[in-house]
Amino acid sequence: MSSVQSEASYDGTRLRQWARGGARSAGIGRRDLLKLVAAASAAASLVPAAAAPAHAGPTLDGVVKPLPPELFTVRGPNAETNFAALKDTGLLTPVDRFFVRNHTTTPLIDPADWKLTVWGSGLTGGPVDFSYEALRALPSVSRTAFVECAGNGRSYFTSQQGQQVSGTAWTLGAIGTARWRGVRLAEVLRQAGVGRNAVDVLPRGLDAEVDSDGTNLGRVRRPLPVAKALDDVLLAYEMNGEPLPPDHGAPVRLIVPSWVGIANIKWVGDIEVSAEPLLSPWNTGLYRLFGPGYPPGGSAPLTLQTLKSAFELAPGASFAARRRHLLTGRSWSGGAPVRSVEVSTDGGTRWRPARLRDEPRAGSWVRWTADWVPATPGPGVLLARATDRTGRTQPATTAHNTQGYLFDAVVRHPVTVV
Ligand SMILES: Nc1nc2c(c(=O)[nH]1)N[C@H]1C(S)=C(S)[C@@H](COP(=O)(O)O)O[C@H]1N2
Ligand SMILES: [Mo]
Repeated sequence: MSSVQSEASYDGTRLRQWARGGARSAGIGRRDLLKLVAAASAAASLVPAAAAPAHAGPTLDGVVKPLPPELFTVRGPNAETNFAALKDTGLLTPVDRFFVRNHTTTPLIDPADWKLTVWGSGLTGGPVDFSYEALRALPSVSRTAFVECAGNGRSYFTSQQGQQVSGTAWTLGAIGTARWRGVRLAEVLRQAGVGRNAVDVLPRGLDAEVDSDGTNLGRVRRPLPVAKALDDVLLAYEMNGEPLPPDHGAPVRLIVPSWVGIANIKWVGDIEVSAEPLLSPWNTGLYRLFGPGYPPGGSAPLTLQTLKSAFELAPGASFAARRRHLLTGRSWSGGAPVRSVEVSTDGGTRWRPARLRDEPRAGSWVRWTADWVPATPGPGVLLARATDRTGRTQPATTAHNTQGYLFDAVVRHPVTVV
């Protein structure tokens, strides 16, 4: 997609524009934004990911659906999918086991009381409202896409690389793939009269305002460059053939294929279309890479997700020696369809190809299998590594960033042979 390239360079100019005062902080004072950036650079001195509380339970305040411990691991206000629970599911993740990432709590919104307001200096006219019915009456499209948190895999910075990072200590389960149906954002923007001068599009959630260490960040919102907004973004009202469930953004959410999870704004209530670049906490202090290898204001805002692989196995799962076992797992990349997956059952010395069970597609994952006959009882390690069609292969380590985003290294999965 050519637009992705131009988006990256477009995003790269944001920080310089901001430093010059040429970009506007939407809904938060510049001083608070600067405080956030300063905190992000120092985030390694905050709570290490491994020390973040993780407790399993059937329900969680603020999440509507049940979270049985065999399907989810609760982490703060979020619920991580246990990868072992995906073993017998298809390409699509059933709603009952799709991870939940909430900055606050799931709001309950009646579609009859809901409307979407599109407004701002990048429109040729005034604000335009769309009721739920009006949105559903527009031409619909369906697409299969994963939603993955930018922090998925964060705990491995600590457990595999000995590094401190701040944020939710996810293992690999902050991802799910669903069939989304909705309206192209491009269609809604066109109907609202998007002007040729529009540069940024800022969708905002209807969930509560977010408090971060005493600073009110306002409601969850993250600017999208207009090129991406007009490309493949959906305003989705269905997930796997059912109306969108409350925890996943009912009545309407954004689906921004292949991009970091935060771009997929849930419970969207309004969209600002701006003729000037926009900033929010979610594209300044958050969702950039900070640390020794990066500029003081952080990297450009994160866009595409990275490359990962996971076994559909509980950590420490046990296998009978000298029997044939079928290992299963999934691999995905935000950069391109997966090309191949290799598996190692001897700690990474020898690698052999896994069999792909799906036609690799952009923005989705592939399921794979590999046989294994473990020889001798004792502890073992399974590894899987994917290569995508850009030729990128999962590396042995990921360069550190203070907030632990975009972990892409090969994960060591402990098992026991009995
Ligand atoms: N309004 C709103 N949108 C949101 C969030 C949120 O807290 N509020 N969380 C974001 C993050 S960080 C992620 S990873 C995805 C998670 O989507 P899910 O809960 O449907 O899995 O939603 C994104 N959209
Ligand atoms: Mo996220």
